[in-house]
Amino acid sequence: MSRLIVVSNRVNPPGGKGEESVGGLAMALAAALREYSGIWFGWSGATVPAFTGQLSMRRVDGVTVATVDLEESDYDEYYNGYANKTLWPLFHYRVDLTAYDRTFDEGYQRVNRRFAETLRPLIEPDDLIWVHDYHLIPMARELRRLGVKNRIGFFLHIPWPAHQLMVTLPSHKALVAALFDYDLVGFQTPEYATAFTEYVLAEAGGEVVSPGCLKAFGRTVQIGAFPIGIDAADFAEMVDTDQARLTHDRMVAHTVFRKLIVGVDRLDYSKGLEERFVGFERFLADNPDLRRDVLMVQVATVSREAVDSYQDIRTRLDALSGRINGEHADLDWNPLRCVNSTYRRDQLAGLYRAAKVGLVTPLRDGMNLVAKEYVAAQDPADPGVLILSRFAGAAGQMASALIVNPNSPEEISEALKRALTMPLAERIERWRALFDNVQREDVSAWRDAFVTALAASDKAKAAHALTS
Ligand code: GDG
Repeated sequence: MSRLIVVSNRVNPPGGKGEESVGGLAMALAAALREYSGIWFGWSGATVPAFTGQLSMRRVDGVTVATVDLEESDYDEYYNGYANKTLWPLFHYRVDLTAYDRTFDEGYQRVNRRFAETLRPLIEPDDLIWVHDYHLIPMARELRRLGVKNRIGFFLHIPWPAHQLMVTLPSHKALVAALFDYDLVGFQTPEYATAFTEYVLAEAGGEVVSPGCLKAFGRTVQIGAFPIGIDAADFAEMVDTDQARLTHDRMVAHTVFRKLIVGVDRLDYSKGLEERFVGFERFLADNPDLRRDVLMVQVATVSREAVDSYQDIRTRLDALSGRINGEHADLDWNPLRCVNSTYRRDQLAGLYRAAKVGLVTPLRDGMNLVAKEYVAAQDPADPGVLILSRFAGAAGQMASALIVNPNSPEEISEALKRALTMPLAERIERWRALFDNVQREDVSAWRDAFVTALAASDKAKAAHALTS
């Protein structure tokens, strides 16, 4: 079996110390690397005054972790700049928040070159290289420049935007051309793969050579949809741990005669938190008979604090929850609690289990792992109901959830009412369908599908070269 080299911006090894893994990407890769004796390469998270290219290597739980420090200007221009002020908002349809700054683009290219140069000496001829996410789109181009001939795959964890949005980026063509240096490019859903194909046909004069094989910029690339999953078995087991039970019991004791509604998200404008709060407010106003029977707890874990737009949402959410509680609270009850701390995963499992409703309403989301975690943590005999945004990639696999448009307070309010009054038989039927999918299309299935397609992809290219 070929060795696997995973490349991602941040490296959170399984069992590693340091900050709690919060992002879905970190959780998914930790589970994926557990079974491969590979290398995980990326940024250490530290900055230094001048880039040295010094690799730091260590072994954690059978995985070799290789990291490099970045320069302070790299952090500003590449990470906070092009990745989080340009690509993240644009790919989540927030053109209004997108910064089009040439120095960010230069920093992005520079860091990708530096990563490639640092990784190059570690690569052996048979290695499969799997690059992750929007921070690292030009990695394959830089590795090819250094003579790397290995199969290189790329997986995009966030949406691929509609073609009309993509062209607002001044360097859109160069960015897309860089993807043609990969052997395989994976998206979360068929919808994003289609959006990418539409761009290639309309803007790059490309063609579809065969299903899943595109030609443009004088090269071909395989593309496909690989919906990411969670480690479902592990998550379901976690519900029985002491910490999970403790959290569950605390929440149940705290909500006697009440039903708990839960949301868990990074504090990010793509997650639709303000719209969710407004939908909950509408529910409280529309349902005087039900409203005192509920408590909504929103975990909104702080992230990317160095970016202004992230500080702004926190201020707006605080004001909104103040308004909702001010309007509806009673002597012994506040309807909405929003907490910004980071919790342990087993605590989250207990929280999900205690909640009668999981409210997952992003405005755009590549996949959304919280929806899957909520389902995995439920009691099969008395499961809660998942309310899910149609704009989460997960909606394609989770049709048995109550699907809503997150921009509509009315739809959120009606779905809450329906979920809170749903008969047990219907809850069980919906949950079974959801859990089947979460279990079947888990993180191992995702990894295997991608790695198998990557291992086969250069053959597909070679076959095409012979026949064209
Ligand atoms: C990106 C894409 C895609 C949250 N708060 C805490 C905590 N979390 C964990 C959740 C979940 C993860 O963070 C969030 O994952 P999501 O998938 O919901 O969202 P992103 O972070 O935006 O992830 C997304 C994903 O990549 C994978 O491809 O699904 O669309 O945007 O696992 O549980 N974890 C802990 N404490 C917290 O307080 N321990």
